[in-house]
Formats: sequence, structure tokens, C-alpha cells
Amino acid sequence: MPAGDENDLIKVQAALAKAHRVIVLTGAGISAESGVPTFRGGAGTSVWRGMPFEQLSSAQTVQQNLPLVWEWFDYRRGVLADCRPNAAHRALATCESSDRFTEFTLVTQNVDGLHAAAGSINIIELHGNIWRARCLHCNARRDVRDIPNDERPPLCIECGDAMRPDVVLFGETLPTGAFDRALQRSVNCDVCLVIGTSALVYPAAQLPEIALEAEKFVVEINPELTAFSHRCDVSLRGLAGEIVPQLLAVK
Ligand code: BJW
Repeated sequence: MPAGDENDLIKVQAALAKAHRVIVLTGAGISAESGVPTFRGGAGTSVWRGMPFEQLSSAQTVQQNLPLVWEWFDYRRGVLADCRPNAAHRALATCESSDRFTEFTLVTQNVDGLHAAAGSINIIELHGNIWRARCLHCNARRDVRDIPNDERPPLCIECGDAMRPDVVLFGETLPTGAFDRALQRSVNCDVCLVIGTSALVYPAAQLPEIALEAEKFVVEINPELTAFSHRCDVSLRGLAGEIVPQLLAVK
């Protein structure tokens, strides 16, 4: 048995067998087995060129040093270029297409695009997408893969202003409507799966808290204890790539 306590796993499988509406919140940990570094895993905060990611991925750095922000995200896209979806991403995509549940909602904090690469279609991306650029002036968006690497910062084809990565940085608001849709699904779910997140960043971390308040069955999947582990109904201690396929195998 690769993961968690066997009784807990059975308990979650039983809850899923009865569930009609399932919401899944994913974080960086679901992509760890694909080779994507997490933010807060391992030895602590991830650091690039001596700068912690909180500083690089901040609204202040966008305002003060946009070329540096582009360098940081170009570096990140370079890492991602070699990463492929893993068994957990694929199990979620298969679950969505299987119609096993009346309502299946995938909410991710990840910007890496791996859920879409695995075949998930309806994804609520709370923190944007690293493969998109957004105009600082008119908010027009472009796929970064269509922009030459030496055009930094890229210029908007609509208004000519500079563009930034279309991701949500600390102190910035989430995409319009995204959080509200996720919130409504959290309140109305039967089961909420919280996969590979430290559950430290708000408002995303509020979603499982709200599901708990609404007395829904909330399950965490994470190899480490988190701030949320002792509050959820079941905390399955193990790797997403091993546990998620066991939970969501099409019935
Ligand atoms: C595995 C695994 C395996 C490993 N299998 N698991 C309320 C209280 C306090 C503060 C706030 C609050 N409300 C808002 C705030 C401020 C702030 C915030 O939350 N701060 C806290 C950190 C204290 N939030 C914001 O600023 C948000 N905006 C906002 O609230 O707007 C309203 C507003 C505006 C203005 C003023 C006031 C309010 C925006 C948050 C944006 C977050 N952006 C980032 C960067 C994105 C761009 C980029 O990629 O650089 O998003 S930060 C970073 O953290 C990234 C992630 O999506 C996010 C969450 O991280 P995640 O996914 O949980 O990753 P890790 O690394 O933390 O954890 C990985 C986990 O995986 C670990 O637990 C491992 O054990 C596990 N794992 N291997 C399963 N194989």
C-alpha cells in the first residue's frame, strides 16, 4: 500500500462512491512528481538568483523591474518545457470526462498548464497561467509561445503597451468571477479533495475551510502535514500520483 492509512483510503472511496458533486483544489504538490518545483517544499522557500519567490512574484517587482519578472518567468517556463502531466493530473482529467459525478469542479492554484495538458477541460485557474501574457494597459492577452524570446517585455498588439505574465501575484486580486464560482461549488459539494497544497495562500485556502463549515466531507492528499491536516475529515499522507488514481478510478 503506497499511501496513507488503508482505513482512511477506504473511508474516502466510500464517500466518493456516494457523492454527486465533487470539488478538487490542487496546488503545486500535484505537479511535483512531474518535476515542477513547489514553492514552499523541501528546505523552505524557493529562491532564484538569491531572491525569494515572494519577492520575484510580487506586484511590486512588476512595477519596479518588469524585465526581471520576465526573466524569472522565462526561467520557469524553461523548467516546465520538460514536464509532463503525471498520473494524478490524468486521473482528474479522466474523471471529468467519465461523467462519474453529476458535478465535477477542478480548481487549481497552479499556473503550469499541466491539468489542461492532461486533458482537463473545465479548469478554474485561480492564479492565472504562466503561458499567457497580459497587457498592463488594456488587459489584452497573448499566448507567450507566440511571442519571440527576445521581445521582453513583449508589447501588446492591441495598444502597444508593455505586457506582463498573466499570473496572480501577492497583493493582486484573482481573475474576475473565478473565486466566486469556486466558492459556490465548495459550499454545494458532497466531497472536497485538497491535493498538494500547503493551504497557506488566501483566498484559495478558504475554499476547503468553507466546505468544512458547510459540513462537507473534506480530504487532504499530501505527503507532509500542513496547517490544514488536523482540520479536515481525512488527511491521506502520500503522493498525489499514487493516491489520486486510487481514489478516482472510474467506477
Ligand atoms: C505534494 C507532493 C506530492 C509535495 N503529492 N503533495 C488572509 C490571511 C492572510 C493573508 C491574506 C489573506 N487574504 C489574502 C492574503 C494575502 C495573500 C496571502 O495569502 N498571503 C499568505 C501567504 C499569508 N494573498 C494574496 O495576496 C492573494 N490576493 C488577494 O488576496 O487579493 C485580494 C487583496 C488584494 C489586495 C490587498 C488585499 C487583498 C493573491 C495570492 C497569489 C498567489 N500567487 C502565487 C504566485 C503565482 C505566480 C507564480 O507562479 O510565481 O501562487 S504564490 C504561490 O503560492 C503560488 C501558488 O499557487 C500559491 C500556493 O502554493 P501551493 O500550491 O500551496 O504550493 P506550496 O509550495 O506552498 O505547497 C506545496 C505542497 O505540496 C506542500 O504541502 C507539499 O508537502 C506538497 N507536496 N509533493 C502531493 N507528490
